[in-house]
Amino acid sequence: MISRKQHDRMANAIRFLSMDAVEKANSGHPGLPMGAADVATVLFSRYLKFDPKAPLWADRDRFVLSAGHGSMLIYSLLHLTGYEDMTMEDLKLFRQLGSKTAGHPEYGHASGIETTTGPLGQGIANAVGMAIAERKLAEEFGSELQNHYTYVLCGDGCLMEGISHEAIALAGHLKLNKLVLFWDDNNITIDGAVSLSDSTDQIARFQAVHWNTIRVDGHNPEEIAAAIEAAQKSDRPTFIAAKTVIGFGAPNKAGTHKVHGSPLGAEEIAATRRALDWEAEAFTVPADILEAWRAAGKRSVGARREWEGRLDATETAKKSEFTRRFAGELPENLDAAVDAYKKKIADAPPTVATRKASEDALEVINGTLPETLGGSADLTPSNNTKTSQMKSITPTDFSGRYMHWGIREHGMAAAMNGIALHGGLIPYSGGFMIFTDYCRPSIRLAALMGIRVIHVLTHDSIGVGEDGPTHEPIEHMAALRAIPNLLMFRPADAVETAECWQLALKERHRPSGLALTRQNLAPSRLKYEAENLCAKGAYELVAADNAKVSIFASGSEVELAVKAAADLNGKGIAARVVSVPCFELFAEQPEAYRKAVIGNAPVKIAAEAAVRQGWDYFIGSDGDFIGMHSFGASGPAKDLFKHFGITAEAIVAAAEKKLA
Ligand SMILES: Cc1ncc(C[n+]2csc(CCOP(=O)(O)OP(=O)(O)O)c2C)c(N)n1
Repeated sequence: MISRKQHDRMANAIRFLSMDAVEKANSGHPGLPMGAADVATVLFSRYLKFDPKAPLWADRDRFVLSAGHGSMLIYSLLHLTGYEDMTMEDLKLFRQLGSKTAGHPEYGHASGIETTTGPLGQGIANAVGMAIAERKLAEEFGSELQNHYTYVLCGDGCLMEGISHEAIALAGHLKLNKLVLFWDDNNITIDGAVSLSDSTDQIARFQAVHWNTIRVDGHNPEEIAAAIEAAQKSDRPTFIAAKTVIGFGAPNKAGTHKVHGSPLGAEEIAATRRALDWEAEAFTVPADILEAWRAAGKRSVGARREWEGRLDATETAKKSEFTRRFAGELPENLDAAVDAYKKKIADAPPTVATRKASEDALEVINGTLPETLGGSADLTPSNNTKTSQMKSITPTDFSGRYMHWGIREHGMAAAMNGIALHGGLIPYSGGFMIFTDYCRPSIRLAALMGIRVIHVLTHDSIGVGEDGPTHEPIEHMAALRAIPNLLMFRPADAVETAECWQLALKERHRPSGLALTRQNLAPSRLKYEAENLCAKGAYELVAADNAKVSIFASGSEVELAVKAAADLNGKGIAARVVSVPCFELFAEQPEAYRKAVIGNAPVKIAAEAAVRQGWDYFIGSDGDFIGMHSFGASGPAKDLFKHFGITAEAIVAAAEKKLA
């Protein structure tokens, strides 16, 4: 039992470490850690199931600090509870280059940081994904192995961001009852009072999306504890609105936006010391308080050992499957399955849209990998993401493997990040490529974190046709290629689609996107090759001795390039074709390979039904580009390709003009 006095002192340890670190860095956000310290103390000292000595324990409770600017809250907690890789030295290096204690919590910097947060609202949606993963894995492996809560702390900012609504509506719909969201209800944002810009009745809002809601005084430990206990028993996700004072304890600045994002200053810190009766010097935690915190960090050792015992006692096949999946390793038979599929289609190369080719590849993949969790943002029949193995997940039945995300691209992409971070599952989405604009922040965070999520992005060009320019990606390939650590694949036919899927799945630490067509494409790979040719990012598809023309193309334009090369060769102009399914993988190849693939034909032409940006890498600034120079238009796809001059004839004409 933790006395009120002890609780207060434990919470004050968070407050002072946060104040001290922000002061030393001369930058950061002391207000949130000071205001939310009581909530965090109750959660971490009495309820959160975690073991700092086993930070990756698969059944630990997850804690997400959605209000990432309050990063000193989590850094303090990790240090106090005994995570070995969060030392006092690390706290002193807050916000310094190369430190673990970055301005906002970054996944991978230190154990206990479950996700990267900072862009407000993302953490809530990540947590929804984690709760989905828990429920799914509990269904699959049983509650002996998966049975944990997901807690998330957010501020006013997170709740104002639209992504929060996508996420909470889905969580309410799915009845994710092991999800608990604390709202640091302090009425302050950067500009001042929340009332400057918002007057939402948050309780009513959460009730409207079927959450259990509880209001507490966020500085009253027993009220907070009672709310957590009620949340744990709820049949719905729980929203705990904790009324707090930002910068609690600072006599002159508490309750104002002055403590949100600036150091308190030596004088105010001294005044806070007096107000909270805190004798210890900066970056020092009184021994008895550190001991109490360390004891809190040991609370779940027994639970963890019992869990390990249950895992050990689990039947061998199930145990190794569970372990494999949490290690993020793929089953050994994936390559053989993809290879057999490649052989099969080589016998009669199909003319298909790559979205359909993706479905066919997924049929093989999903039959081999039980860990894939597919889904679509309400475009299942268009994205072709639901294969025969994929029964729908419903609020009452999580035995399926397919999420109907609803029309919520942003929430979907962020929740997928949460699923991947949770472990045990590989999420893939379905959506129209154009709407990566609606979820780009989450795709970027997946890339920043280095996690395996795969986005199926269909309707990848003016090939969309009749839906017109609002639905036709133009700049999206370039914009997505601009995100570091994201692999963007644009396969040209069924074989390349299977190869790109295989590559995406094997990327343990990178997200991928597959840009896929709506329209049918003629096969470009006509014979079986064991090697995954897409693995090098670009490869010579049609060779020519002493080529005068090199044509580089991706996806739907490979077919045009092959036809143009045949025409040119027929006219006695030696032309070769390079298929470019993935810029990023190509850039990683040795220089000799890149030079050989780019070649030295005097005429270089690139074809992609999108903007030129990026293609100069292949064709140089004096190369010719056959692609889009404006937004698209509404009409039959064939007419559009003609209208915008993206045809084999245009490639031939460009080559001839250059050679003339
Ligand atoms: C998407 C996004 N927009 C803007 C910001 C910049 N920002 C950081 S904190 C903040 C205000 C948040 O207010 P609140 O959540 O109430 O936090 P508190 O003031 O209580 O610390 C803003 C606008 C951000 N981090 N993310």
